[in-house]
Amino acid sequence: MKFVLTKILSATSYATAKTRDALDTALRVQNFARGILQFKARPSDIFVVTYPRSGTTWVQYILYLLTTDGSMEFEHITQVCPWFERSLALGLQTVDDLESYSNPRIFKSHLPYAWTPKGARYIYVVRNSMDVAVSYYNLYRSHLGFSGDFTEFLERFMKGQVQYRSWQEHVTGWEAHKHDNSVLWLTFKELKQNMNACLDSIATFLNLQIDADKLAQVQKHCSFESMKLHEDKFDHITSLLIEKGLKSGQFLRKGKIGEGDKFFTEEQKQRFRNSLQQTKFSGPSLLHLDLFLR
Ligand code: PPS
Repeated sequence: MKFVLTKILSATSYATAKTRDALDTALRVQNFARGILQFKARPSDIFVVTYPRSGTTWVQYILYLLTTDGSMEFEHITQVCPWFERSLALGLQTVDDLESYSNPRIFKSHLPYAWTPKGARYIYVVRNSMDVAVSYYNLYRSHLGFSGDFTEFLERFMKGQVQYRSWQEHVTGWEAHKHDNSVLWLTFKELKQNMNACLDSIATFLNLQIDADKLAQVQKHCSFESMKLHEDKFDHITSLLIEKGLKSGQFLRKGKIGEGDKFFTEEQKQRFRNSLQQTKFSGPSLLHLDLFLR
């Protein structure tokens, strides 16, 4: 009997988990579909589109630097440059929220060409597929709970059984439009080897007048080393924490004695002392014990 009940329990909790996942997915798809139907791209919009791990964040930040005073006030880059489909699918932002962003709006996206809203400007970044696979594998392990080895991941990657499906389909879908006037095609390798030329192409494509000082500033700030110094503002983990209302950097807070005395109001101190006195305890009074801990 116990065996049967255990079986039933595990089968029903598996089914519930499956159903919950399926419902979550359906809700996301519905949110996304509704958002895409409502969203009106502006000619000034800029979509940075890539297959994941191809240099999206790098170009998001470059665009942010080129089109603003470069202030680092934001907690995470998605606050100034939202991840288009994720924001809509998870209901983090509505189309009305996105409407309130001032021009030029900059969006991150990994959508295939067919699903990307039309009528905007697009910067597509492509990266060597083996480099993408290695970077994606590391993200799967560090951020997505994957515990397999690289061989296992590579099998999934080659079959397109990863988020955003097949690298090849994504790239070829966009490559067919690489000469469209609305598309600027960049490679990760060019960004790495000739940032100056890439900044020139971006500025020309977007019709931006950038003086030499600003270009030098952008080049300095978008280096790997400089971005690494501000990694929290680019790491996907930060946006997950913000979504859940959590904060990092607060675990080792101050490490001081006497913080309680400063933080409590007089009224809170009084109520707290009273509650300690009232607690029934057979040893020495809790209030007495607490004095030793100061
Ligand atoms: S994601 O998760 O899809 O948004 O990732 P994405 O931003 O597209 O790509 C992450 C990889 O880009 C590298 N990166 C950089 N390389 C050189 N210079 C700069 N400034 C820079 N910024 C981001 C980042 O390190 C990831 O590559 P790997 O190979 O994993 O280091």
